[in-house]
Amino acid sequence: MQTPTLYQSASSPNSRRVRIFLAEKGIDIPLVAVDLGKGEQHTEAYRAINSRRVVPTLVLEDGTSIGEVPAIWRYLEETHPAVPLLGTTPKEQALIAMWERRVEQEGFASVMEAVRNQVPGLKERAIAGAHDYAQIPAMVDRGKLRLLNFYADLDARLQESAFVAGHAFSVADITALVTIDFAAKALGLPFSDTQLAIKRWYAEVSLRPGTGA
Ligand SMILES: N[C@@H](CCC(=O)N[C@@H](CS)C(=O)NCC(=O)O)C(=O)O
Repeated sequence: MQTPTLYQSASSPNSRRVRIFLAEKGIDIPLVAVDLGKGEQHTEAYRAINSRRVVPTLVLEDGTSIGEVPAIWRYLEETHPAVPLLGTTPKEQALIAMWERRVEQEGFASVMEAVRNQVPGLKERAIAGAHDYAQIPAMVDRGKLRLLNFYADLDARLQESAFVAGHAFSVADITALVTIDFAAKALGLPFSDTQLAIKRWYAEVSLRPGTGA
């Protein structure tokens, strides 16, 4: 293998977080499709790449597998520093990590909680990963409530800041955009028309060439 290869799925929001990152930085690496609908993540061949049975996974030239979106971002940022998306100064890096983590835990995870506890095909897979967990239907409404609170908090943040983590586009914007698009598609829960700061930001970031990835 000459360059790192990304195992990913077109339908997977976590894969999209990495695809947008690659596109924004102009990094061109081979993408290998893993069909989650067909259960390819559970095959022996894929388990050999990622025993936790999830995408995305970045496989390096020497065969090392890197899972977890922030770890993949970190590797790619260090190897391709141009167009920094994780910040350059210690302060920027800390603020971007803080905002991205909040968006992931309060927004992205809420959508996942609602979706994974309601989709019939995921009855025993309410949590992605190495172990199987049964759905808890009550978590659907809780996930939706958490998402609405996330939208309110994001709108307040974007009233005071051009981008989620400050003055520049970063991974915090990537996770927020992927969260919003997935919530609209999988839950039919877009942000409200009255959330004007999200509306302004969404119009701007979704027009960037990289965010169509
Ligand atoms: N924390 C992991 C989450 C990965 C994850 O949940 N991936 C989902 C797709 S978005 C998956 O592979 N699901 C397979 C399954 O549910 O069986 C990361 O950051 O990469």
